[in-house]
Formats: sequence, C-alpha cells, structure tokens
Amino acid sequence: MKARVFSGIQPTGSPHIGNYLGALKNWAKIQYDYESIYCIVDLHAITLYQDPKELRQKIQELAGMLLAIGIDPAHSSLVVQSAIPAHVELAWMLTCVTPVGWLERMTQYKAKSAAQETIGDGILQYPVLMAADILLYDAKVVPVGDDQTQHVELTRDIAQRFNSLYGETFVMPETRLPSVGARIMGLDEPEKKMSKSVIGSGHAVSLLDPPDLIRKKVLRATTDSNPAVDFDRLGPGVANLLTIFQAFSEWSDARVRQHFAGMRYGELKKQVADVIVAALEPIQKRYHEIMDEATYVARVLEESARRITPIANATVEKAKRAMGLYTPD
Ligand code: ATP
Ligand code: LTN
Repeated sequence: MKARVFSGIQPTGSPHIGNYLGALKNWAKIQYDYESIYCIVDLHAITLYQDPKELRQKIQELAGMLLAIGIDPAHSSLVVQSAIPAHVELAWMLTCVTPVGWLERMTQYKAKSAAQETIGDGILQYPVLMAADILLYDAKVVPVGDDQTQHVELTRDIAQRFNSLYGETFVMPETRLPSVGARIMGLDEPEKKMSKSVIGSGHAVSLLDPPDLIRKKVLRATTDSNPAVDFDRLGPGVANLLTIFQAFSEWSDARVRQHFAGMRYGELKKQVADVIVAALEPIQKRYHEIMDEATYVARVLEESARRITPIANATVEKAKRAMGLYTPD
C-alpha cells in the first residue's frame, strides 16, 4: 500500500504564488507517488471571522483552483474539512492531551493573537485541529510551506504524547518542504511572508491576476539601492525575485547565478514577470473551464468525502477505544 499524504489550505483571501510555490505545486507533483488527500480547511478559516456568504463562495473557488493546478480527482481526494465530522471529534480528544503551554508557544498564535482585541479560543486550538487533520488519515508526508513546519512538529509531539498515554495509535508525520520557494516573501515588504490576508495591491500575486496586473506588481516590487544583481550582496527583495524565478523555472542554482549575475533590476523584473505569466496562463484557463462546468466541483468534493470518511471514522473509533470512551460493540 502507498503511504499517505495529507495537506490543507484555508479558503480565505485569494490563493497566491506563495501558496502555489510553497505547497500547491508540490501537492500536484507528489500525488501519484502517494495516496493523497487534500483538504480545504474551512473550520480553520473561521478561527477568524469570515463573512458567511463569502466563505461559501471561496470554498467553491478554491476547490476549482486546486483542480486547475493539477490535483487529479481520479487519484487524489479533494475534500472540505467540515464535511467530515471526524476532524472535530478527534480534535477534541487531542485537545485533552495537549498542554496549553505548547499552544501558546506557536509563532502563528503569537502573531495572530497580537493582532486581535479579543482572542478566540479557536486561534489557540488551531494547531490541534490541524494535528487531527493529519493524524486522522495516518499521513506520513505533509507538504506545506515553511511557516507550517512548527505546526507539523507540534502534531508529532501531540501524537507521541497520545501514544505514550494510551498506547500506539498514531503514525508520525513528516514535513515536506519544496527545495526552492518554501517561503515566498511579500513583493512590497520582502521581510514579511507573502500572505493571503494582507490587503495591499502590491503585496501578493494572486493565481488569478491577469498578465498586465502581474507585470505591474512585479515591476513595482521593492528592491534595494544597487543597480544590478550582485550575488555577494543580495538584498531580500532581489533574493525573493530570484527565488520566485527559480521555483517557477526549476533552473539549477548554477544556471540562475550565471544567467542573472550583473543583470539590471528592470530586466530581472521583466523576466520574473514573464515566467509567472507563462506558468499561470494554463492554470487560469483550466480554472475558468472548471468553474463553467456547473456541477463538476461539487461532484468531486462529494465523491472524495464519501471515499475517505470511512478512513477518518475508523481512526476516531480507534482513538475512542484507546481512551476508553464509549463505542457501541
Ligand atoms: P493567511 O495569510 O490567511 O494565513 P496563507 O497565505 O498563509 O494565508 P494558508 O492557507 O495558511 O495561506 O496556507 C496554505 C499553504 O501555503 C500552506 O502550506 C502554507 O505553508 C503555504 N504558504 C502560505 N504562504 C506561503 C508563502 N509566502 N511562501 C510559501 N508557502 C506559503
Ligand atoms: N494550517 C495550515 C492549513 C492546514 C494544514 C492542515 C496543512 C490545516 N490543516 C493539515 C497541512 C496539514 C495553513 O496553511 N495555514
């Protein structure tokens, strides 16, 4: 039997090239080597307020986008988290073995809670639900961007603690980062991770941006006071543009160095914009075709949920038995 892969993405904002290069491209690439489950994590999204109508629409659109980037429903399962109640059931059981201190140490929790006036319990519990997502399916491999490494480590700690308290129940998952592009930075602020939730026209390139907008955003990207690419003195903005180019083109380090050394920033930006536009064009075309097919997305989501719900339920049953909870015999 093939090992299982699991990963998730929140239906918030608009998916961008950071999501694509850090995670989604890898999802499509490794799906044939594993039994893959990819999940639109709407229960994670509501840890911060979401407009209900918008959320509903974003779930559909994100599913369409995941199919457009190449998730193959004949091979992989594409599901919405809230369609499978087992995620929440297991999350509660895991909550009960997780020390609050572990959760308070999470970088993402610290950043998100600092930005809120009142901190919803969901923001603190966020990584426990993520651990439940992963452990429900005995996933060995979790392809994510660099910002999620800490959460996967925590998943291992929670699994280990559960196993030592209640006996071997969960498989230990491992993070899978892309070799290039695990952390794409904002075009306007290269010190900050490119993020869906940052509103700002020059921050992120959305996967659905038209070519002229992509070019405009890249041409305006923050660089530094050098005139041309100098690999001995790379500022964060230029380094980020080179990473974006390399991740899309899949060129080797040596080829990137040779090609870009001494190139003026204007020309560098033009070439970066070209490589993004060329990669996104077929994705956007497929996206529109998929969204034009009235029931296709809904069918994929339903079939996938039907296929994997028994796996999730079996794990919940196993965890319940391990903990001594009631299970009808
Ligand atoms: P938000 O800003 O709303 O938290 P996000 O852009 O971080 O959203 P997520 O849905 O949280 O997006 O992440 C989906 C996947 O994309 C995760 O695997 C995450 O690690 C990856 N990812 C997100 N941002 C980046 C980035 N800037 N570079 C590389 N990978 C990223
Ligand atoms: N927290 C992740 C999304 C996510 C996830 C998961 C990723 C939820 N559950 C399980 C991998 C495995 C994020 O990208 N913000």
